[in-house]
Amino acid sequence: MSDTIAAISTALGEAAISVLRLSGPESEIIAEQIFRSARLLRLLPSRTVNHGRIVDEQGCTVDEVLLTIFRGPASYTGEDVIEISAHGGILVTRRIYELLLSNGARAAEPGEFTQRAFLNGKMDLTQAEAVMDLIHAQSELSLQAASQQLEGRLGCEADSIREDLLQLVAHVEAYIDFPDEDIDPDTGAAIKLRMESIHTRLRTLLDTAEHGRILRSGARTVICGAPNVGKSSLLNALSGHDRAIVSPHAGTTRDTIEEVLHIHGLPFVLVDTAGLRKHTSDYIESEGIERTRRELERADVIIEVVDGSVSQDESHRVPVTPGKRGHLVVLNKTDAGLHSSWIPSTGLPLSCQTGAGLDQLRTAMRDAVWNGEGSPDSQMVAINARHQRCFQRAAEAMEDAEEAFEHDCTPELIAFELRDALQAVGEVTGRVDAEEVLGAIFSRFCIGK
Ligand SMILES: Nc1nc2c(ncn2[C@@H]2O[C@H](COP(=O)(O)OP(=O)(O)OP(=O)(O)O)[C@@H](O)[C@H]2O)c(=O)[nH]1
Ligand SMILES: [Mg+2]
Repeated sequence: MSDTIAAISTALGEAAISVLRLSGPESEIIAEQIFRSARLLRLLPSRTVNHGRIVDEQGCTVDEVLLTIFRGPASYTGEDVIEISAHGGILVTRRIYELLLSNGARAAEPGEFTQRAFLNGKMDLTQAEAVMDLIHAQSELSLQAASQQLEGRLGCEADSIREDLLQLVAHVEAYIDFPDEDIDPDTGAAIKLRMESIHTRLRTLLDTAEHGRILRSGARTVICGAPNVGKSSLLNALSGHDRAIVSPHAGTTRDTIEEVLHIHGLPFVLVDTAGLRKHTSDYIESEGIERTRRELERADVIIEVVDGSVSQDESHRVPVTPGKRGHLVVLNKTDAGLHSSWIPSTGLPLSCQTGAGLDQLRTAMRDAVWNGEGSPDSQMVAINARHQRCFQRAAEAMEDAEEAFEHDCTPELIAFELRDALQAVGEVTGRVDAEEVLGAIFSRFCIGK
């Protein structure tokens, strides 16, 4: 981290302003070469915005800019940081960037600013990941979860579990150092309770993994049913535009069609499929049906559409196994009347033509994946796949430790398992070093962040 990095931090395009960033020990020296203002840069106070000009090698003005100095450690990365707000033209921004590089800065790697912030103790790993989630958030609840993780909610919980584990390890290891002392029953019971409590806390965090996955990737919601019942019409009605072809011919949709949309603040990946029927001689249709089946296997929610305007027998239902998080039955075409054979069925009456029942369906979709949790004032934690792997390892180690304890194994063995759990929990926030983990996380960032 001895070098100074530079990046264009805003998306390159025509805009009101663009922002370039420098971070590292040479930030001021590099900026001083190309920045002209009423006062010398080194005399400008930290955390102030200063008006001036960027000049090229010949002293010609490239742009009029605002420059902000954040002297370390009171900066995003913890190092000396300089931010230049220039006019947002592609050419002018590139020109300033080139000047930064030709004056000694190195082009930053993706996520390198945030990586430095982490390495300088400005944030833990979960917070660094939250920066990325925040930038990518597409729905209200995803954004909320990301900002709460950025505040350190998950990091605090992981650190607190780690602290408990540390004390527990210390306690158990005390018995290793004094082998003549047996663990007396009172202490034994207390240790057991503490192990169980840590295990429960790990399980509680692990339970949020499903929500985390849905917030980050969307709930995969597959619309299925017999041909011609209005599946594509439903996709179009929910997404609000003519995404899929609708026609009175059975077998219109041959391939799967995806559309991302947000319902009650949650991301959904809606998948329209080829109508399911038992016998078809058409090769393309049977391939479509095969794809439908594959989609059904990986669905979070399944929306089964039937034609509610005809009898149950005529609108033959296709047997589907429920999705991981629910199975909703929609009785479509109720504008043409709901056939008496459907009452009292559990399906949701709806009409893609008039839009009746769509709101109820949206609520049912939300409830299927969220069960009303995650209201704005609730404490929301939703772990990602990396956290899940770490906590899973920790939980397994705790199980082994508890078992070792039950079977009166040596304190060494118990301590060994506890240390394993400690290592895994430490990896969540980056308290223990794991080079390959850092590489994997920060390479997913955008440049300049
Ligand atoms: N009356 C009425 N007709 C509808 C409704 N929804 C869809 N339809 C009609 O039903 C026919 C089939 O609609 P699609 O959306 O193409 O049905 P699909 O299930 O996607 O059909 P396939 O792709 O062939 O499996 C079209 O003629 C639609 O206009 C509705 O709510 N009411
Ligand atoms: Mg269709």
